[in-house]
Amino acid sequence: MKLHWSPKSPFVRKVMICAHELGIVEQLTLVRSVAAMLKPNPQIMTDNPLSKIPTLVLDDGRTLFDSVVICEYLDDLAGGTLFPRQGAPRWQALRWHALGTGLLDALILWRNEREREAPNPVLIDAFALKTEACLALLEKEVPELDEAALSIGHIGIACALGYIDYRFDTLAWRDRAPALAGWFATMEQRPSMQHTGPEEG
Ligand SMILES: N[C@@H](CCC(=O)N[C@@H](CS)C(=O)NCC(=O)O)C(=O)O
Repeated sequence: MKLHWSPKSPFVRKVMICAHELGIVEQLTLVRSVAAMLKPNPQIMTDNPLSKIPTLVLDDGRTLFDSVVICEYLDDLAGGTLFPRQGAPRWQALRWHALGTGLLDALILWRNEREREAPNPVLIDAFALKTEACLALLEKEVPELDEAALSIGHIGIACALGYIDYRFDTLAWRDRAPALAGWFATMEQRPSMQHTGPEEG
């Protein structure tokens, strides 16, 4: 399977963490692909008209996107349990994943905005407010995160926190979310996290 990949993309990282956790990383052939919102990449567009990474190309030529679809495909392929099949554990995992991915979406828009010549302060304030609210909610849910088996929810949240450390290190979020910081420190010990940081390219 071919994966359009970049070491710096937090969405690609989510897929790579899943592949490591599932023990199937060697089944992926990584193709370094540059995806930039303002410069659609024809090589990626051959496989995904949205020109986004991650994009997975199966051995029979079928393509899969976006990241959560690829993650669920890999989980299914490997017979994993990263996507609980039913009941409360499933909805909690998908909810946590939505929170992590939604936070990532806001952070990426925030980064795009702050790099403009004249960033819109209203937008910047809104992204900062949403980020703090996500961190506050997650801080309260650490006991449940600790108790639940590792899922796509944990992985989505870890990717968002890793992206904050990578692109927003001045946020100093650990001061305001000490329990979440402890949870993330444990997550970061996992080989799947250690092999997939933005510096691992
Ligand atoms: N919802 C998508 C988001 C993927 C995404 O936005 N990836 C970024 C790289 S981190 C990208 O490809 N950006 C290029 C673009 O927006 O055109 C997913 O989960 O896969």
